[in-house]
Amino acid sequence: MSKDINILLLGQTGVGKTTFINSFANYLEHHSLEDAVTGEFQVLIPATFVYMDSLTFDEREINIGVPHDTEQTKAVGESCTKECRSFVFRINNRTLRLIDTPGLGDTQGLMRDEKNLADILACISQYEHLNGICILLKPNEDRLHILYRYCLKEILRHLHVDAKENIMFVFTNARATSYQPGRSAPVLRELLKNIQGDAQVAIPFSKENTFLLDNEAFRFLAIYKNGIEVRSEEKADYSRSWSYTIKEFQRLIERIIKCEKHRTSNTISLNEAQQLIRKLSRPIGEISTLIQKNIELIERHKRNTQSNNNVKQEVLEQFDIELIELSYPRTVCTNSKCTKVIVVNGCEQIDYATHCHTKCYLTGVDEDLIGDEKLKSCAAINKSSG
Ligand SMILES: Nc1nc2c(ncn2[C@@H]2O[C@H](COP(=O)(O)OP(=O)(O)O)[C@@H](O)[C@H]2O)c(=O)[nH]1
Ligand SMILES: [Mg+2]
Repeated sequence: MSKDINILLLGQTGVGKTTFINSFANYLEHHSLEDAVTGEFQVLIPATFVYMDSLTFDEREINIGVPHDTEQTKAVGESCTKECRSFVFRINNRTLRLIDTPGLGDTQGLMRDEKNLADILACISQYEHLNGICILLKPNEDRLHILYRYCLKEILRHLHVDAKENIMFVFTNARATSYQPGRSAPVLRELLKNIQGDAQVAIPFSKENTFLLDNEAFRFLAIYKNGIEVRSEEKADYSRSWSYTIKEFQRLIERIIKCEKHRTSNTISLNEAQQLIRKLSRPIGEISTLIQKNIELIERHKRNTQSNNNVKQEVLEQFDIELIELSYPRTVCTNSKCTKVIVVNGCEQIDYATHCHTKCYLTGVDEDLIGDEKLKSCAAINKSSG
């Protein structure tokens, strides 16, 4: 039985996933902020941020760590984590793995999100199980649609519904709201209600699976280690943040350990099988109609020959389907007003007569799928009205 504790971190770019991991490394190493100030600063993932002096409003760029290929620290305002990376910590003979993911709702747009989503799924499937799926968000966030679309809906669609028990909501930047989920709570509740309506999955959102923390103490350490003096009142705030956050981290890990492991490898391959079955359903339907038609022809032929022994053997009639593939994908409308039923050799076929986008090279769209959400990005769709 594997002792590994695997925790996936998900959330919109800039919410603080990378800082969460860097902070965690410091919380493990030092008991208090005062210890951390004199001790060795832990930087697992390099980062760059801008610090503004609270009195003079002067800005300074703070760089920490040695840049790795997957973190582009130089481009301020760009999402940094380009691919999934996991960070392993040894705690009491157990291995705790935090899996950092590229930000969804990326500054580089929807296509990048699709790729990131595929990367995240590929990454999850490497691990036999997940113990926790942490969804990071900020308090007072009115717009949680990216989080909803990718973190909750898409990722969950690829996992077994039982994964809902492993979901933890982690609010970062929570000092400003006195460690309360703020306006994000009703928005999140509404989104979870939508999921329950659409997918019949009730994801819990309660005090037990909600954690409120602030990793500003890590930012303070980075500033301090860069030789910048911070006023003592501010330092006291950071120190309180540290103590509060470390308790929330502890509660989070304890909760995750108690959860049943969520086995990933099976569910992800199951999902691929489901997709294949869905894709095969139309050709299978057409083939069975064809077989049925040919059986009828054989029966008729048999009756004809039996009822009239004198009739000389006719040629047995058979139907076949010839598939002619388009050399490009096409977006069509399935509304009955836009389709025609055509009869070929007595077989009814749907002709998608309305070509919304004759040659549509939108990537990541499944063939033959009606109502694929990704089609919203097709050139045929009016972007403003949807
Ligand atoms: N004050 C404060 N800043 C944070 C917190 N978490 C992250 N940040 C800052 O927010 C920015 C984005 O964080 P990052 O960890 O790169 O986000 P990611 O895109 O989710 O990995 C950085 O400048 C962090 O220093 C937090 O809890 N409190
Ligand atoms: Mg990151």
